[in-house]
Amino acid sequence: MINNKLVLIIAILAIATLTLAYANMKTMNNPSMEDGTITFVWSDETASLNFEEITALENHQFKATEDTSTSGPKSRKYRGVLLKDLLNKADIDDSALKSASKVLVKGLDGYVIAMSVDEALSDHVYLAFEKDGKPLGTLKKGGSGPFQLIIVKDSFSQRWCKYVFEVTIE
Ligand SMILES: Nc1nc2c(c(=O)[nH]1)N[C@H]1C(S)=C(S)[C@@H](COP(=O)(O)O)O[C@H]1N2
Ligand SMILES: [Mo]
Repeated sequence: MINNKLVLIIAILAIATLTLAYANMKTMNNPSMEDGTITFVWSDETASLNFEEITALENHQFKATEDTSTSGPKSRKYRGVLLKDLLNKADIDDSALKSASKVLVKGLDGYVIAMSVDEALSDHVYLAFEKDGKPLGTLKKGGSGPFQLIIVKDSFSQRWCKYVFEVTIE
């Protein structure tokens, strides 16, 4: 009797674990999410821009101090586009931006960072795609891109969201 219950519980747990692992694998291995497509969500609308469309915007080179868990603070030369140019390119209407309270930037690993709208439209928030002349690389390849949000003023780089795939205005 007890044995049957135990077996049942173990079976249920095993199925749940496998189901969750499969769901996780599907998001991690979905190549369309690692190709640098970013989806914008606002009011009741969405728009997507692909890697080519994003990198065709006006490029900027800038220096910022990278600080990761495996390396100390280091000055890097990045290339990227301004987040405000991207929001403009995605055709997000001004009224949606004016009435919003925040901009959320999401990474493929589930990491989410928040900014005020003013901060998102400022001149020190970039979506970078190159570091010291090289592509950022993908999550699967141990990189931080194809796109990484860089808030230059964030000195501990904890809001430098890696693997960006979605930007939500709410
Ligand atoms: N997508 C994503 N971006 C992220 C993180 C993360 O876990 N996931 N960690 C943040 C933190 S706390 C730091 S210090 C920097 C560097 O993190 P790393 O050491 O994990 O590369 O990335 C930031 N951006
Ligand atoms: Mo961190």
